[in-house]
Amino acid sequence: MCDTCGCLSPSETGHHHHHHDHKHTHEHKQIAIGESVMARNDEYAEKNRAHFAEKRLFVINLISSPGSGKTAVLEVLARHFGSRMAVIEGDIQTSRDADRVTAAGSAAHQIETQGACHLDAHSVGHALAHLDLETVKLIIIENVGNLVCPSTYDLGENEKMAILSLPEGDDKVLKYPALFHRVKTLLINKMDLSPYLQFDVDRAEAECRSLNPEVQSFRVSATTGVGMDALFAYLEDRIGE
Ligand SMILES: Nc1nc2c(ncn2[C@@H]2O[C@H](COP(=O)(O)OP(=O)(O)OP(=O)(O)O)[C@@H](O)[C@H]2O)c(=O)[nH]1
Ligand SMILES: [Mg+2]
Repeated sequence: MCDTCGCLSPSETGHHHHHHDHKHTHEHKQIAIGESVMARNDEYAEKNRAHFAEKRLFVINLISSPGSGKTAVLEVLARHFGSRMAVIEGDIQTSRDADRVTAAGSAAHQIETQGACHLDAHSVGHALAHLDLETVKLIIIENVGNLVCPSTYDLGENEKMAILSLPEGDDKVLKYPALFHRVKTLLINKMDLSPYLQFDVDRAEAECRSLNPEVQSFRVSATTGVGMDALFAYLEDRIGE
């Protein structure tokens, strides 16, 4: 069960879920289960963090709505970083995103969550074993497309990066503060569509800074490549050399 939205994975939905009137008891049980799920996740996250530090890897947890352009941005980054980058892909089903990243030049491993709306630290730990990290300096974990649940699960990453794309609207930052107050970097993607959409980029950036004064923002288009040099430079800086 997801601790944030309470959704069940397919393995859990088979359970007989009887209706009962003791709502109070039920809520207490849910909270207790939620806390232990989080505690377990945090243990695995710390293991991942130690592993990343030992291998001198810089790791980003990339979070945004479905379709905002996570994989499109990763394709651009794969063409720039090649074998210096590896990607862990999280989707409910299919390996489509991992296939796109591999075709663009970086190694990728797909996690299919089979219903879960977010990645957890345990499955990320397993995914690492599938990647050859010999030449890798940068790992980007593309989380399941969702602005809510992924933001509360620590994967052991160095930083969270969010994407907000122009067609989603410029009001989203304050509507989804759980994500936007935790991010180190914000990508405003699909800048090539600005002639057709009313999206106040200054407003979105200012609202993100109001939650999070340290946030660094990049205005980009994965399609045209606009703004990507600044993002490359930022990431080159993070991984050193
Ligand atoms: N015009 C324009 N389209 C873009 C841009 N970036 C991505 N797209 C398009 O947006 C659509 C979704 O892109 P994806 O990269 O699949 O988005 P995603 O965030 O990975 O989606 P999920 O993995 O399903 O959550 C695709 O049709 C892309 O071609 C951009 O900068 N400009
Ligand atoms: Mg994707």
